[in-house]
Amino acid sequence: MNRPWLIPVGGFLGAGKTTLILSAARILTARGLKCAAILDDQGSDLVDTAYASAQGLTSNEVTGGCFCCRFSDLMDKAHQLRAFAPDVIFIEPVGSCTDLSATILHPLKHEFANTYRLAPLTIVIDPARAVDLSDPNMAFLFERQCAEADLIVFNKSDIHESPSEHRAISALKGDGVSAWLDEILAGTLPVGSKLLEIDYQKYARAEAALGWLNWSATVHVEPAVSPASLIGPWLDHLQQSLSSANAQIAHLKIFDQTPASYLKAALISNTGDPSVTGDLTASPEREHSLRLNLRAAIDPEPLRELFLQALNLLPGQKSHEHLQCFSPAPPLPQHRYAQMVD
Ligand SMILES: Nc1nc2c(ncn2[C@@H]2O[C@H](COP(=O)(O)OP(=O)(O)OP(=O)(O)O)[C@@H](O)[C@H]2O)c(=O)[nH]1
Ligand SMILES: [Mg+2]
Repeated sequence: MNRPWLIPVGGFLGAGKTTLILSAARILTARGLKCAAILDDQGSDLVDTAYASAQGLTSNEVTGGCFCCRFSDLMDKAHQLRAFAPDVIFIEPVGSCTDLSATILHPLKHEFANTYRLAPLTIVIDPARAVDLSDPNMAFLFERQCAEADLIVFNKSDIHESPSEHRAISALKGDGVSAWLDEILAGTLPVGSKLLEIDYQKYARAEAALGWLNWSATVHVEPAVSPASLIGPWLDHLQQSLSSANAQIAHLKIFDQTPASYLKAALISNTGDPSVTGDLTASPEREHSLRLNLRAAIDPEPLRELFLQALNLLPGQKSHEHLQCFSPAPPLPQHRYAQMVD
């Protein structure tokens, strides 16, 4: 029986997990393999799912909680994908999530070894983030994620110097991604090799210190504007508002789908320009389907207020609006293995 690979790709918010999955899926597809992905978030209206689908990757999502709290949901989504007969399913946990080895990898090894082959847990690191985590809660989550990695890849080698040449990659440019795939699919690295010591109260406090905001809407503008001119200035304004409120941005991403094209822009800090993918030169359109996912070190109430004020500056008529703003609830894993499974 065909046992698809499950490839877990973890790491902090904005480290480049989705970009790596998309890059790896392109490489494996060129090798003749069928790929799919399951994305995860504490809320709904995921930018990552829209982006992955726009890139042609078959995707499913777990919403309203992390994989560890929704393990059954994760497995249901993986089984649903099997109708498409994938060789590989990438799974991307929420970027604030840790303790994945005890709550996902070992339960998978124990209960689903006959159904799936499990790859080691890769933790993606943005080296610039590693030296710029002034927020102690974010620093705690980041450190715990690194501590349980089966392997670490240092991403964004095209713009940042890596602490090690070994496993330095650029998910965006594709450098090192083939070598990473060869390493994790060789079956020689241990899987779930570390079980974390973690204080769940501290973990819950660290996650709850992040404000989480997901918003989606259809925006009609008259006259037509290009995605770049609609979302570019607005994103700048939102970045400035967050900085004025002293809210450290963990990841702010926006996805604009028009009938003809898409554009995605993302910020992982309060300074600097957004990184943009998609069609910057797309032609003006009247209808834009927008999704925005924002994670920052700020309480949900001021975050909501700040966002609603910024929304007044977004031109056009909004319909089908959906806004969620909250702090992640304390993690309550469905399973937690205190012992390793062989
Ligand atoms: N220059 C450069 N940018 C990258 C690279 N990989 C990712 N990025 C950018 O970093 C930002 C975050 O990338 P994502 O792939 O969305 O990060 P993520 O880890 O999936 O983020 P969350 O899902 O929010 O946790 C995006 O703007 C990417 O374009 C890289 O190798 N080089
Ligand atoms: Mg992602």
